[in-house]
Amino acid sequence: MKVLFRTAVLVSVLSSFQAYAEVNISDAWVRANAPGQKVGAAYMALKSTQDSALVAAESPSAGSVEIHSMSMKNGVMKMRMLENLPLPAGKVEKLAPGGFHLMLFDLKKPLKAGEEVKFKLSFKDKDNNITQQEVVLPIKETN
Ligand SMILES: [Cu+2]
Repeated sequence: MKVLFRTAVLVSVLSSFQAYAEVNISDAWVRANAPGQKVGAAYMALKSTQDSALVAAESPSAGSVEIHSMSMKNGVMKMRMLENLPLPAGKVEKLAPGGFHLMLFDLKKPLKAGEEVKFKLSFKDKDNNITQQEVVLPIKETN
C-alpha cells in the first residue's frame, strides 16, 4: 500500500509540472577571468515553450548573481540590472558578450578555464508558476 501511495503522488506532481513553461538552455558558458577579479559573467541561449521570464539566478560559486543588460552610450559601456529577462514563447533569447549576461559578484574562487560553475535559474511563466533549473556551465576563455 505504501509503495502504491508514493507512486500516485509522484504521478500527480509530474502531471502538474507539464502545464508549466519549459525553458531550453543551450550554448551556456562562463567567461574565465583574471586572477583577483571579483566579478564574472555567464552567457547562454534561452528558449521557452510559453511566454515566460528569467526572474532569478544563484550560484554556490558567487555571493550573488544578477541579470544584466549591456549597452554602449557615447562610447561608454553601461550595464544595468534587470528585474527579469522576458522570454517570449518560441523565441531564442541570447545572453552573449556585449549584451545580456548573468553577472556574478563576490566570487568564491577564480573562474579558471576548464572548470565548471553551477547555477540555479528561476523562471516565471505568465500564470506566475515558478520553475527552477539547475545547470552546470563550463568555464572558457571565449566561446
Ligand atoms: Cu554586468
